[in-house]
Amino acid sequence: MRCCFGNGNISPEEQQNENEEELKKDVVIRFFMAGMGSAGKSTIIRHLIYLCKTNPRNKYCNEDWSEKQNDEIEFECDTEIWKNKIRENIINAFDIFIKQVYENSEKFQNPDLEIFAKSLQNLNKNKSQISLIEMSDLFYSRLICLLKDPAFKRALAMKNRIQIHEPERKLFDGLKYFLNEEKLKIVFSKNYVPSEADKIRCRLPTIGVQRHYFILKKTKIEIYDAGGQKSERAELLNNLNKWNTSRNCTSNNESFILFVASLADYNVRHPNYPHQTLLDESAAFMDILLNNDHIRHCGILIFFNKKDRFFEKLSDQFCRNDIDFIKESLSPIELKEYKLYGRFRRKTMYKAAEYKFIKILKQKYKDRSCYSKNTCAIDPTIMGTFISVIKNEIFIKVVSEIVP
Ligand SMILES: Nc1nc2c(ncn2[C@@H]2O[C@H](COP(=O)(O)OP(=O)(O)OP(=O)(O)O)[C@@H](O)[C@H]2O)c(=O)[nH]1
Ligand SMILES: [Mg+2]
Repeated sequence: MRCCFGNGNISPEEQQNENEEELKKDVVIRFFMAGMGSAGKSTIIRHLIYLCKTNPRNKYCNEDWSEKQNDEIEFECDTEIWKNKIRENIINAFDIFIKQVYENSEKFQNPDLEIFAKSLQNLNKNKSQISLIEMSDLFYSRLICLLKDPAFKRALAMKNRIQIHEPERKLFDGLKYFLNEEKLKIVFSKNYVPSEADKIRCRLPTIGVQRHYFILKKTKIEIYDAGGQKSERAELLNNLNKWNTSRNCTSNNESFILFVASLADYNVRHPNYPHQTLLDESAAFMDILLNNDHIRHCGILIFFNKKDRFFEKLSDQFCRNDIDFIKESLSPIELKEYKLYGRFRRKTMYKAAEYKFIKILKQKYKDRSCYSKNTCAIDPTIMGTFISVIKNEIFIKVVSEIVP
């Protein structure tokens, strides 16, 4: 039992703070983080680890809450794998644009470039070769020639709405950061060592469930990061069950489902049901996740992520008609303003995309406590968002439940 009365020597305010500090020691806030592949879940983790590396008040821990040493904090994989993965991401994106060039029935400006484009496509097919080839200045300079080719540029202009006959292929959303001469030169240089910012933009799908332990502002946070690719989602209920039964009975646990949805998927067609998008699939996935008796006690937190890409797409004339995928909550005037002139209010568009989720929550889970935030996981402010959610919303709930 915890005492929550003042002792006469300190002010009620100080006593309150002391109680909260005391409480924090015992409380473990647990998250089961899920969402579709590429929603941005691991990007949040990478940022939180970065926060711990750069601010000694926060700690990235082992399962027993002892702080990890610097040499133990190699998240997901070592530098060599990151390097190859980043190069692989970029070559894969070039391959998609090359395909788009052909899909547009266009040709490259000169035959040498045509040959180079073919060799890049072969490299993309045989990804294991990427780690073996010695990067040369010639390779880099040909990449730059491709970037400057008029047909390639026209394909690049379609980056928000790629139209190739491989519906499951997607550009990774960290691409913009890498797609310039200066960055490509660094990435394809012989001695390239990926920076933290490079890793945060890299697409590296999570396999299985990764468990992470943080102490942020003296609060213990445990996060299970569940892989969201189709093959991984098959294991979802199993993993959820494991998470649920692994609760530590010696501490106060407060458990949350942290669902991450990518707003940028609002116009990405579902590979099997082209009248739907990956955002529809994400909402349906959230429903499957929540429709589970074992997690009825958990709060629900939703991060509507990739808001930067969402507005980039909405502002792209080429994506104008894709508004039809999220028009359900828009008024006829709002729809007309957007379709004719591209004018919109950010708030209205957030509401339009989120409507798919809110509808399900209102219909089926209205008795559950739910918070949502619009986020951009590649922006360092995600760390502040995460901490303020814990501090202002979740922790207040924990405190008020334990100290009535
Ligand atoms: N532009 C932009 N890119 C983002 C954002 N969040 C994540 N990304 C990028 O999206 C890609 C996928 O992010 P991940 O964090 O690996 O996605 P995930 O949800 O962990 O995916 P799985 O592990 O397959 O379930 C990476 O290239 C990230 O850099 C965002 O808010 N904006
Ligand atoms: Mg991941």
